Amino acid sequence: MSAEAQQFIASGVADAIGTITLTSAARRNALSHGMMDAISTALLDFQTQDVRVAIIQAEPGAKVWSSGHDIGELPVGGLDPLRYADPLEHTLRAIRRFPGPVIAKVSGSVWGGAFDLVLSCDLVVADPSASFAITPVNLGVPYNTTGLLHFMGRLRLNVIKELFFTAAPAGAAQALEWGIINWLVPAGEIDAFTGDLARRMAAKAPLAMAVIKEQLRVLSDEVPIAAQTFERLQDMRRMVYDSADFREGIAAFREKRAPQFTGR
Ligand code: YXS
Repeated sequence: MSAEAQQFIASGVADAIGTITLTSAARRNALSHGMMDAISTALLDFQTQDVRVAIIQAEPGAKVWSSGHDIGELPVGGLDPLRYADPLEHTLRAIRRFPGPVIAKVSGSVWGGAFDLVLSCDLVVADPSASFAITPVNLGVPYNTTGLLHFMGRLRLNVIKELFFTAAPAGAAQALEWGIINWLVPAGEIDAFTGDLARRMAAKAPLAMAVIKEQLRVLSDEVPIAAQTFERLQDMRRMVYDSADFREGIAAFREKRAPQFTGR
């Protein structure tokens, strides 16, 4: 792993299971371009080492699993903040296309784009300290349509709307009830539980597993919509990312104050 990547993650392989640990605690594991590139590269490296199952985790005892997209890297002033080429979107695609199960092992709080990353993993195992918040309305961000499809592929519409419209963190028990997580496990047992789950899947037929995962991705991600509809939605998103409210949301975070949104 490059010295650059080591600023953001640690990774290792044992018994065909690859583990990526987010280690940028000072910035609450914000999903910076550097961290996203490091995760995407680690997933590519796993494929050269016959890794069959991957686990993405924070460091033991982390209060924040990840604080989401690095707000300082969100472009303001006429650029789509969540465009196809954004490193975060590239990493989400790398997770969804990894030819084997990717498990998100979650302790601590998950924010914004990190929630999309967790839902892009195939399974989620969490301990009682976990919480999940999707936060575009805190900043005035026009979430991207692909990202909304990630949520629709996992959660009920009324749950998605409550999560997006309130930006309130869902605690671990609520996350289990809403289907955000597969398993809620005591903190002292989450490592053993996740390792056992990974080993059981790593022992199964990898080719069948990889093809079934890709079939499910295509069936859930590749939803056709009319070109004119997509362009209309993009125009609506452009109005949002060009708005004074979006600039206010970013400025308020930077100045550590509450935003004053005007709807313009
Ligand atoms: O003040 P310094 O320089 O020490 O830096 C602080 C924070 O500014 C920084 N930091 C971040 N920097 C960039 N992007 C972030 N997402 C981010 N989160 C944190 O890390 C240093 C320590 O943060 P601090 O003092 O606030 O830590 P804390 O333990 O008191 O609070 C932890 C959090 C996670 C509750 C708090 O950092 C927080 O609320 N962070 C922002 C969470 C958030 O709104 N994430 C959404 C990012 S935007 C995104 O993902 C999508 C585009 S969307 O908006 O559509 O969902």
